[in-house]
Amino acid sequence: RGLSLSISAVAQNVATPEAQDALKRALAKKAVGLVKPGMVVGLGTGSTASLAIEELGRLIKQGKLKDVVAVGANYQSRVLARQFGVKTVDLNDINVIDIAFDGVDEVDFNKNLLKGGGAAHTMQKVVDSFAKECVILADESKVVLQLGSTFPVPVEVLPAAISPVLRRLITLGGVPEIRSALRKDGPVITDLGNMVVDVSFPNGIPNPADLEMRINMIPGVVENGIVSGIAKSVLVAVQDGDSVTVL
Ligand code: ABF
Repeated sequence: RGLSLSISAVAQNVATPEAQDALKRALAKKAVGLVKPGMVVGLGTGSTASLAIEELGRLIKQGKLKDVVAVGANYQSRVLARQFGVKTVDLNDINVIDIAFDGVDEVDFNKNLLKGGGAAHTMQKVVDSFAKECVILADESKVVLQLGSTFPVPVEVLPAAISPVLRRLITLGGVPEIRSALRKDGPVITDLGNMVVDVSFPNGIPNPADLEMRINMIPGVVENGIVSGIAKSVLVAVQDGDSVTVL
């Protein structure tokens, strides 16, 4: 089933930073409410997932979630987990992730996601896809009618293959741009040592699953930020007058 949200909610999704923060906190609380004692929890990245990690730590400290351990998708989530008192384990040392929480840059009504604004989508996809239940946390600004409406598609690329990959992305109808590091000369380098190319698709992305597969078929591409078929549930937080509702 797709997202049960009215189309009219899509156009209205502009909030002040404070209001958006309240939406993210409500999402974090709701998500962590799904965790049960003894679970292995996958931790995503970004400001919304970080609030969920903080909330998880709070409940663990209160003794409400005994024997919960977490798998962080990358450095940021592992560091935050330690900071908030959430015990982490290595992905390679566990057999199952019970539930994973992650943020998103865009989500459509069929639960297709666009991730990778933080250049961390490759390991997020690994963790999210191994979870029995992947819960995506989206404030209302993230809901779009079609992926690619507000963000380009991030593609993680082996640095040694950057030129041929750029040419192949153009043949798919994309307009690629190597992501450069803020406050530094040179490209963004991911946790995994690769480059990120942001690819806009001026003709839209009518079939996200197909484009996800085509991009990943290009030799030299490590992973792209389109995520189809992985999100089990998408929590959407909307401003409802003075209060926040999580759908
Ligand atoms: C990660 O953080 C990314 O995949 C996505 O780019 C971003 C969303 O961040 P935020 O929750 O800060 O909006 O989940």
